[in-house]
Amino acid sequence: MVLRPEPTPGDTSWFVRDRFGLFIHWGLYSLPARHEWVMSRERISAEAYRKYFDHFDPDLYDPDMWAEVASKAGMKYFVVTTKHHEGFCLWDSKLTDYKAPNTPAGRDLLRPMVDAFRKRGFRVGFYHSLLDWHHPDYTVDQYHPMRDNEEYIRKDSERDINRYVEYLFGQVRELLTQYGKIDIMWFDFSVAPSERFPGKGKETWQSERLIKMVRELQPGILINDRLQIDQDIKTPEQYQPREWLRVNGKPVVWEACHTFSGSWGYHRDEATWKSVDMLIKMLIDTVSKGGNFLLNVGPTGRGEFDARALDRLAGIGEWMKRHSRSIYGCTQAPEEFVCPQDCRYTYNPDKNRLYLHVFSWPFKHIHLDGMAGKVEYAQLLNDASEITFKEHEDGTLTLNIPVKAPDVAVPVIELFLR
Ligand code: H79
Repeated sequence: MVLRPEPTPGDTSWFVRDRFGLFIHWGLYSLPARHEWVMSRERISAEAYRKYFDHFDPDLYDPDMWAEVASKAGMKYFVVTTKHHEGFCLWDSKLTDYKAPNTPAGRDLLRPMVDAFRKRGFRVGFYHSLLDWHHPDYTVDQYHPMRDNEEYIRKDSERDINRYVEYLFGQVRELLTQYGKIDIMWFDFSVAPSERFPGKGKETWQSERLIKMVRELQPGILINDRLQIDQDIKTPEQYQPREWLRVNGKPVVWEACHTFSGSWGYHRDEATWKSVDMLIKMLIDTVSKGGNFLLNVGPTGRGEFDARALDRLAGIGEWMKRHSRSIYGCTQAPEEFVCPQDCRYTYNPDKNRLYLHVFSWPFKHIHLDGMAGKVEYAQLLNDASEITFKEHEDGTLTLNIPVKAPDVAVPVIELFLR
C-alpha cells in the first residue's frame, strides 16, 4: 500500500507531483554579501543599513535566464522572497517607500520574474517575512537588530504592533491581487519568546484571519506552517527528516528547503558549498520519504546567479534530463519493498514502477529481498539498457549489474512491476 498524505485545505495535487522547486532569496542583503541575517547578526540600525538601499542596482538582472536555468535543472515551481526580515520589498508596494522602485534599480523587480517563470510553465510561490526590522511599529524581539539598544527598546511603548500587522495584511493583499494566480504563500516565521522579550505568534500575526484572507483572494493556494497554524505544507529547514514527516501520527505534505552553502542570501565568502552529487542525493532522499525539495539560490547584487550556483544547477539538470522519471509523480515506495543498503527507492503509483537509486555502486550484484516474481522487466534509467536478473527460491531477486557504473551522478534502475 502506498502512503498518502493527509488532505489539506489547498490543492496539493500538482505540488506532490512536481517535487522540485527553486527558492530565491534576493534583497538588499545581497550587497553586504555575508548572510541574509547580516542586519540582525551585526546589530545594524535601519539608518546604517540604508547604504544598501541607496546602492542596490542589479544591472545584469535577467529573469528569463533565471527561469531557463531553473527549468533546465528540472525545477517546476519557484518561491521568491517578496520581502525578507530586513523589510525591503521587491515589488512596487503602495504601502511603503522601502521598495525596489525607489532604489537605483528603479522598477518593480518581482513582476518580470513572475512573468518569466510563468512563461516556462512554473508555478508561482511568494515567500513573505512576518518579521520586519525596518517597519517603525515592529517591536523588539530576540532577533531584532536593535535588541541590545536600550534607547531603541524604550521606544517600544510608542510602537503599535497592530499597525504593523495591518501593513502586513495590506501587503499580502497587494501580492495576492496584482500578480495573477499565486500557487504558494510561504510565511516566515513565528518568533519564540526569550528571557527579555515576548514572542510573536498566531495571536500577534492574527494568523487565523490572515489565512482566511489569503484563501479568499486565492482559492486553492498552498500555505506553509509558520503562522503557528498548520495548513498545507510542513517546511523542515536545512535538515533531512529520517522518515516521512508526520503530524499526530499521520503522514503530511512536506517540503525540505535547503541552501547550496548554508546562507540563503548571496554570500561571497561562504565555502561550504554542497557538491552536485550531494544535492542530487538530497533530492532523491526527500522524494523517497514522500517530500518535496526546495533548493535555494541567492542572486548577486548585480542580479546574477553566481558561477557556483550555475555549476550546481547545470549538474543537477544533467542528471534530471535522464532521471526525472524517478522524481516527478513519485513518492515513498510501499513498505513491502525493502530497500537494499546504500540505496533509495522511489515509486510511481500510476505506472507501478519502482526506482532503485544506487548511492554506492556495488560489485556485480544487487540483491532485492522478497522481490522474486514481482518484477517484469528492469533497466538502467540513463540509457534504457536491460538489467538481467535471477530469481531465487527464498524470494530474493538478484540484479546483474555491470562492474563499471554508468557515468551519471546517481545511477537508477527502473523496475517495471507486475
Ligand atoms: O529565509 C531563510 C532564513 O533566513 C529564515 N528561513 C529561511 C527560509 C530563517 N532562518 N533561520 N530562521 C529563520 C530562524 C532563526 C535562526 C537563527 Fe540564526 C539561529 C537566528 C539566530 C541563530 C542563523 C544564524 C540565522 C541567523 C543566524
